[in-house]
Parts: sequence; C-alpha cells; structure tokens
Amino acid sequence: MIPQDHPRAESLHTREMLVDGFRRKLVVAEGLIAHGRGEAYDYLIGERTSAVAKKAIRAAAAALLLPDKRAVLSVNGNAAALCPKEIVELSGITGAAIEVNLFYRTEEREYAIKAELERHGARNVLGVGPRASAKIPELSSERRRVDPDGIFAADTVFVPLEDGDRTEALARMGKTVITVDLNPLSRTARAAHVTIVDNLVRAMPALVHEAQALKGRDEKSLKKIVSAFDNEKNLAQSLKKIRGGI
Ligand code: PTJ
Repeated sequence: MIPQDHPRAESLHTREMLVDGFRRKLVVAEGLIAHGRGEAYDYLIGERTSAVAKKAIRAAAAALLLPDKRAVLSVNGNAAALCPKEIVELSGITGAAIEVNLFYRTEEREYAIKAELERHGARNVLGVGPRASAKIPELSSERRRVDPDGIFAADTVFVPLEDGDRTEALARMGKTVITVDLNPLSRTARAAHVTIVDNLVRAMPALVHEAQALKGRDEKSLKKIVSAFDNEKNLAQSLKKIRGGI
C-alpha cells in the first residue's frame, strides 16, 4: 500500500498501474524499463505539465479535430495500462478510431489490450489479429503490421510512447504524427509533427479537456492552431526547461 501522504505517492501510483498492467499481460517487461526512462525526464521537467507542453496539447487537439482528416489513436501496452479511459474519451470527442499496435506483438496481448479498451467503452478496436493485414513500407519491426482501415488509411496518427522508426515511416507516408514523449531528444520527438513533452498520465486528461474545449470550432480556426505550431521550437523550449532555463 502506498501511503497517501508519501511525497512521491503519485509517481508510485503510476508505477503500480504499470505493474498491474504487466500482471494482466497488457504491458511487457520492456515497458516497465521504458517508463523508468520516462520518469527520469519527468523529474527533470518538474513533474508538471509545462506551458510549452500545453501549447503542444492544443495543437494536437486541433489536429485530431480537423474534419477533413481521418485520425487514429494508436495504443500500445503502456498506454492501455495508464490511460484507457482517456483514450476512449478522446476517440469519442474527436471521432478518431482506436487501433492496437505493438512493438512486442503477441496475439494474447493484442486481445488483452482490446478487452481493456472495451471495458472502458471502446467499440470497434482496430488492428487486432487478422485485421492488421496491411504493412507500413520500409519498417521491419512488428509495428509495421497495421489495419488497412485504420493507421494505413489515416491522415493523422496519435502515437504515444513510440519508437522512432515507425514515426519516421509514418511521416514518410505523408501522415501527420502526434506523440507524447517525455524525452525531447528522442527520434520520435524530433520526427513527429506535434510532440507533447509530458507524462502520458497528465497529458491525456489535458488533451481530452482541450479537445472538448476546441470541439465545434470551424475548420479554419483549427487549421490556424495547427499551422502556428512549430515542433522544433517547442522541443527546444522543453530542452531549455530541462537545463533550467525557464
Ligand atoms: O507495448 P509495446 O509492445 O508496443 O511496447 C511499448 C514500449 C514502450 C515498450 C516500446 O514502445 C518501447 O520500447 O518504447 P521506447 O523506445 O523505450 O520509447 C519509450 C519512450 O517513451 C521513451 O523516450 C520514454 O522516455 C518515453 N516515456 C516512457 N514513459 C512515459 C514516456 N513518455 C511519456 N509518458 C510516460 N509515462
């Protein structure tokens, strides 16, 4: 049991969610290690959603709401363990489809993650089992297998906690890529069009909130928010914050 008044209660609680996800076969052991790396960066950014991250969250929400673009939320084990409720909520607000896409792919995990998302209200989860019949070109990892009606056909793909290879491959396919990554130096962070440098457990509720706030805006004003966002500049500001400059 984590005492409520423990100074690091929140961080310890997040670890518990991942360990629980590991026991339920949603998360891989490597996902626990990946989280540890994320924690180190989170410590450096002050374990709060920065003003810089808020800008990226706004751009991400606007991009997911664009009416003429097909959006898909890609879900891996860590995301399924940390924020299944918010993924389903974000899908409901933006109309984006939900697709399971795993680096360490096994059918057992795919179905377990699908069931977890359905338990939180998701319907028609893409990318599971034989549905992942299309391939992302020039990508050798298991992440290349995607749903022809989902990521393959999408204009915009949201890929929290991603590996750089797929982000680059998706960008080469002409898709707009949005990610959440606490490491502003990662290949994913640099290759994506919108990188939210924040912990997924804080970024997702904020993204849901922002999408709700922007819903109903006309296309022109959403496009303006997206095109005013400069990912390179935003990442430089996050790095500056880590170095103690803000
Ligand atoms: O479920 P699977 O099989 O698809 O595997 C998922 C993992 C996460 C294991 C896989 O994608 C992986 O190995 O990821 P990487 O390459 O280690 O990248 C994870 C990135 O996410 C790193 O840059 C971390 O700093 C960052 N990260 C980790 N935890 C969080 C995070 N960013 C935001 N919020 C977090 N909670």
